[in-house]
Amino acid sequence: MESLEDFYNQIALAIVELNEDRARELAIRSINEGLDLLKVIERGFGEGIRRIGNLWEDGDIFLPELMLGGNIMQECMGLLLPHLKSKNKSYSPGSIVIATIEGDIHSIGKTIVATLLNANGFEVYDLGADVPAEKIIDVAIEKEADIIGISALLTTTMIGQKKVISLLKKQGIRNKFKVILGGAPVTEAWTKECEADGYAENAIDSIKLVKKLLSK
Ligand code: B12
Repeated sequence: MESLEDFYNQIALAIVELNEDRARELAIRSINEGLDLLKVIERGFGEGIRRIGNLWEDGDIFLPELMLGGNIMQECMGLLLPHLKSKNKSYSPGSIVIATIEGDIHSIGKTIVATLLNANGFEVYDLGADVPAEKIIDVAIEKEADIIGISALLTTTMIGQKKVISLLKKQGIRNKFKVILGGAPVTEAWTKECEADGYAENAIDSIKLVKKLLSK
């Protein structure tokens, strides 16, 4: 087999070239060859879709192509993510309600984080995308969650992350949950401004963050 770097690059290229058959073939190969699927996702598929985002931002491709790239990515995640699932179902170190905030349909990164948390034994309630702040809070109360995770990929929807925290304060239940943020535009400064408990830039850091918060 070629070097791993080469392999990740081939995946990224298949996504950038919107070559659905090739992307699917490489996803299946990753599973069959027992590769570290999280690395395959982050460094292969994730890298490819980020490059597509940049091409779109620079006007080098158009919306239908961005959408096709998103679809291919999702199809491949559908193949890969079930293989990340497993382990420790009998023991849950904690529970988390996770969603992409209202107005925002970006779900790929949030789903990766949810799947990896689940694979690490956490009880995960993934509410999907475009979810109102009120609903996220209702489910967190109902499930007695330890953590609320909120994803936002658009600068225009990030404000919804702040809204969840404001509503928790208003209801006098802010200290019942740790609230964590994620999504490409989220920064340390934004996390502070929202008075959230933390943020993570990728799925692996998300697991570390959740474990750290639950050990406090
Ligand atoms: C794929 C994609 C789409 C797909 C989404 C498919 C889907 N079901 O998710 C489609 C084509 C539908 C789409 C639509 C749109 N998109 Co779009 N899209 C992207 C793209 C290229 C990649 C996003 C992605 O999946 N990345 C890969 C994953 C693995 O990374 P991630 O999402 O960042 O997630 C990781 C971390 O952030 C973190 N994380 C994520 N969530 C969480 C949550 C928690 C709690 C934690 C701890 C961590 C965490 O861990 C994840 C795993 O590593 C980005 C470009 C980019 N650079 O982000 C643009 C981008 C986000 N889109 C953009 C735009 C503008 C749009 C549209 C408005 C376009 C339009 N005119 O219609 C619409 C949005 C409609 C809406 N109301 O939401 C802009 C946003 C610009 C801005 N400043 O707000 C971007 C940045 C493109 C660009 N460069 O301009 N998009």
